[in-house]
This record gives sequence, C-alpha cells and structure tokens, in this order.
Amino acid sequence: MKACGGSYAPAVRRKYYLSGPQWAAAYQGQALFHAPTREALGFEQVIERYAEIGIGHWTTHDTDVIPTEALGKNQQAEIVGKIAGALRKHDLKCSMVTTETFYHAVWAGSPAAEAPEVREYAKFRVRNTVEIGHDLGAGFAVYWPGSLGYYVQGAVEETETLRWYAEALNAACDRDIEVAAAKKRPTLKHCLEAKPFEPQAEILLPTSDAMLAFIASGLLTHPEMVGLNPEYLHELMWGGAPRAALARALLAGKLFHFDINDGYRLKHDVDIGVGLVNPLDWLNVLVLLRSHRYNGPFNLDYKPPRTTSLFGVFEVSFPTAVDRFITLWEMAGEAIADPIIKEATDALKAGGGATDYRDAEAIVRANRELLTLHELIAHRLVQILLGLHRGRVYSV
Ligand code: GLO
Ligand code: MG
Ligand code: MG
Repeated sequence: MKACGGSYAPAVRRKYYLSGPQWAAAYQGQALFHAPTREALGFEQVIERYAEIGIGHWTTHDTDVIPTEALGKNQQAEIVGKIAGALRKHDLKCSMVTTETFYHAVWAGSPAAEAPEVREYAKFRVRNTVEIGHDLGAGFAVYWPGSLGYYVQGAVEETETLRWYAEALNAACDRDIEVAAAKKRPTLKHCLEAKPFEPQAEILLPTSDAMLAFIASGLLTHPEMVGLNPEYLHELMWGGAPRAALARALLAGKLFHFDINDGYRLKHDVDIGVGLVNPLDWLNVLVLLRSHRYNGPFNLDYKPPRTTSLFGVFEVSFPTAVDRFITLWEMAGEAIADPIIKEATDALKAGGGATDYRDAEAIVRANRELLTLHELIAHRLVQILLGLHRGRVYSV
C-alpha cells in the first residue's frame, strides 16, 4: 500500500462526499460464469470497515440487508434499528437507499410486468424503501430498472410497460411526500440510473438521455422530484462520452447523484475502481463537475476484482479507490486554476477578431492559430495528470 502512494488519512477522506455501497464491499466475486471467491459480509462489518477507512456515507439496497420475506414486517424494523445503531456507533450516515428490482424471481417479467399483482408488489417495494430511507436519514433513493426490458421481441409493448413503470415511481414519490411531512424532513431526491445492457437483452431506458426524456414525458406526477444517478461506466459501455452525458444532465438540472467507477467501452459492466482505466477522462469529468459546483454524492459503485481477497477489499480496493478519487478531484481544481489553460481558453473565447461575419475565409484565417490551442489544452491536461508540469528527473 505504501508503494501505491497517495494515502490520505481517514479524517481527510471523510471531508469528501463519498459513499460506500453495502453491495460493493459485500460483493463475493460471483458472476454468471464465476463462483464466489470471498466470504459473505453483513452490514455490521461493512459499516465498521468503511468507518476505519474514512468513507463517511453508506448506501444499500433493501434486500442487501433485509431478507425479501421480512420486508415491511416487524423483522424489518428490528434490522433497520440495528443498522441505525451501527451507523451511529461508527459515525457514518446513510445517504441513499435503493430497491432491488432485478434479482428476485418475482422480477422475471420486470417490475412493470403485465400481471397487476407484480406491479402492486413493485409499488409496495419502492414505498417501503422510501420509508426505510426516512428511518435511516437518507437524502436519496435510486432506481436502476435493469430488468425493464425483454429477452424476446414482440411480447412486451414498450409504451404500456413504461406507463406502468411510471406508476411505481409515482407511488414512491406520493409516499415520500406523506412520510416527509409526517417526519418533518425534506422529501428524498429520486434518481434513475440507466445501464445500456444487462440483465435484459433489450433495455427500455438504456441511457441517461432516455431517462431525461422519460422524466419529461408527462407520465410522472412529480417530475421535479425525479432526476438521475448516472454511472460513469454505464455511459461508457454504450460508447457514449460520460462527460457529455453528465453535461446534458447538468443542463437539465437533473444531476442528483453519481455512481463512480471505471471500465471499458462496449464491454460488460466490470465496475473497476475509479481512474484505473481512464484517468484522463476522469480528470476531465471532475473538471466539469467542479466547475459546475456539483455537490451531490459520489457513490463508489465499484466491484473489487474477484482476484482480491476479503482482506484486500478493505486494505487495498476501497482505500485506493477513495484516494484516487481525491487525487483526481484535487487535480481537477489545479486544472481549473491553471494559468496556461485559462489564458488559452480566454483567447479562444475572445475569437480571432474577424470583423465581417459574412466572410467565411476571413473568419478561418483569423482563427487558424487560435484553434491550435485546443491541442495545447489537451497536452496541458495530460501534463497535470502525469505531474510533468512539475519538471522531470533524467536517468541519463
Ligand atoms: C448495476 C448497477 C447497480 C445500481 C444499484 C443502485 O449495474 O450499477 O449496482 O447502481 O442497483 O440502484
Ligand atoms: Mg450503479
Ligand atoms: Mg456498473
């Protein structure tokens, strides 16, 4: 770990709005073709270890911590009480809760299936999660409608399914308004999370942009309560530019929450640690978010590789992911304040000074040298990322 460099103290790490998911630390390394490689973990251990590392917030699916059959029953209240106790003991806050609507067999036909009883069950589940969220003091509820789609074409009618899905979100928002009023708390921020592939063959809301259109479609009774939780890798997976997807969400006023990780274009959802694959892109993402004063959570939706031991999950995976985020965040601040990038950007914005807006050739001539600054800015960002702007030590 010393050799990895960039280790920050837990008190420093806690200053950043980072959250650690229960499911990320408890991920056992399993997949369709992979058996688990690590032992199971409960919330007590995960909360304790996050606290030691200095991850100040914790997030969970309902069924990460409550057995499906106990949801909404007395046993749920007991477990939620214990979670609240563990959070208090370790001075962690629950920032977000999310409903698992993809794993259990009941979701085989999606949470917006034809059978009305499935849809009533989905409403019960999202309302129940809202209640858990208020009980634990959360500010956000996330929905990843991964199973909203189909394997075989033609049986599912898309407009009908999307209307039914909206009914579940409406039920969650309505319940939220009631509980928030009763508890004198603000309502939660409800965040949709898109993923282009998996676990259905075809997904009805595959991108953050599709979700923005859905929020504005008129199907939601409280569109003002609903925004996005984009995930970095999910936008990269379909071939998009995550920074551009985030920019569109910012313009729409819908960037509520952000799942941070890394991976590869047009591959499966590997959820690698932030900046391990695309550090330059990550630097640029954080420049955008810092310059727009994004102040929502950064949720470490990260799967420690199955080659990492349980010891490694807390000694290597999470501390390094947190520290790389902090380093890139601070570098983004450096890039924003960098006098060279500023001078180049100002010069570009001032324009070349051509005076006749009808003369294309004159405009090209006036801007030709200025536009070289695009490449110069890119070189400068790489210098900042690699620390080259601090000088060089020669080996010969
Ligand atoms: C899976 C998603 C998943 C969500 C989680 C929160 O690919 O990233 O982990 O983030 O269910 O709703
Ligand atoms: Mg995610
Ligand atoms: Mg993912």
